[in-house]
Amino acid sequence: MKALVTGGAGFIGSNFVLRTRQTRPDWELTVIDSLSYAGNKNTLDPVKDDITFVEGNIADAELMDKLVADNDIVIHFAAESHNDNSLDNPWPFLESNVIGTYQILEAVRKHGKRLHHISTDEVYGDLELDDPNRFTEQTPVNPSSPYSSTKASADLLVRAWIRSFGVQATISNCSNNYGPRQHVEKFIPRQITGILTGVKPKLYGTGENVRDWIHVDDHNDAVVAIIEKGKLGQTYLIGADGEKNNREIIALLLELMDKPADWFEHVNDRPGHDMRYAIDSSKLRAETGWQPQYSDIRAGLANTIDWYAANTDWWQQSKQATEQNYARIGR
Ligand code: NAD
Ligand code: TDX
Repeated sequence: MKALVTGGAGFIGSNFVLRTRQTRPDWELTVIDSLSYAGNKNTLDPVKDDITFVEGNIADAELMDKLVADNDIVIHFAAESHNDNSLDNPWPFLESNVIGTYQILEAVRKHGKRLHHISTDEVYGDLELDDPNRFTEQTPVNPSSPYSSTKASADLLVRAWIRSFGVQATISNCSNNYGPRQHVEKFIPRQITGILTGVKPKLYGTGENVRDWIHVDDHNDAVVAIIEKGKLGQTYLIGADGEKNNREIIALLLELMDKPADWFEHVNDRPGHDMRYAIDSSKLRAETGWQPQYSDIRAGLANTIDWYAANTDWWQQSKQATEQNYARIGR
């Protein structure tokens, strides 16, 4: 199978490419990535001779037409992905997430190709801390931020192209990922790389906000399971029953990195900060047999800490730029 992986130089996409080379060596992979601040071509060095890399923008209709024509399936990870950036400057989120997805849909429609669209649980908005319900495939979209509203828009475009044009697509909405190769702007790597450089973890607001954590390899295995066993036209929620509040995550990191439990600081809260995400992934598990392999977040975090400690060259430069940006927006 010839697969076009969009956003393959980013966090989840690069882990997907590295892992899929091992688990599906017969797949021929082409990566397209614009190498935005979040993309790092060096991440793909271990497989650079086994894949094709194209630097380009998914919003470029001509380029997408050509690349889609040459492949059997598009596995669509590319997006602007950080909520804080979307509050600062929403436009790139509209270009990449909405227009980029539109151009991919038009190309797969024209050439009759398969699409798997990667999305987030944030499209469903947030839950109260004591809500007994979790998100399911039937939960109505209700996004809060510019980021999540552009992801919800992309999901709705995919659903419309399935229904109106018969495009052969599946959609997955996953919870918060952690693991190696995540940009240092995100919560967990920001704190790990902070602690490694002598800076206290920074907690937004009270830190009661809950995220449903999943290891990136479990997410990517679920994507492969949906591609191979999922039903066309369907949406699947991906989650690993990993609810933890941000305070609990910081406590675990401090413990694993031998720092006192109170060695963190509160910073300004994120405007519109979603309180809780929680995923019911029973449909995915029943239809594909997928199950998460990382059931112990402590072990997963310990591996992630080891990776950042061993790969300072990978993150040092972007750390500096990221913290300058956070200082400017006061978080
Ligand atoms: P990321 O920001 O680390 O990587 C995104 C990649 O896409 C980068 O390499 C970037 O250069 C590339 N890109 C952005 N705009 C592009 C464009 N117009 N053309 C070509 N390439 C472009 O993000 P991530 O965390 O790896 O997220 C990947 C996908 O997974 C996104 O669609 C995101 O919404 C989704 N998702 C992420 C999480 C999470 O916790 N990180 C959870 C659920 C879903
Ligand atoms: O320094 C911080 N301190 C802090 O308390 C940062 C960067 C974040 N936080 C909080 C905000 C959130 O409650 O941690 C939580 C996680 O924050 P992010 O890593 O920014 O993730 P989130 O906003 O939950 O979105 C993530 O999961 C869903 C990804 O960035 C999205 O791409 C994905 O769709």
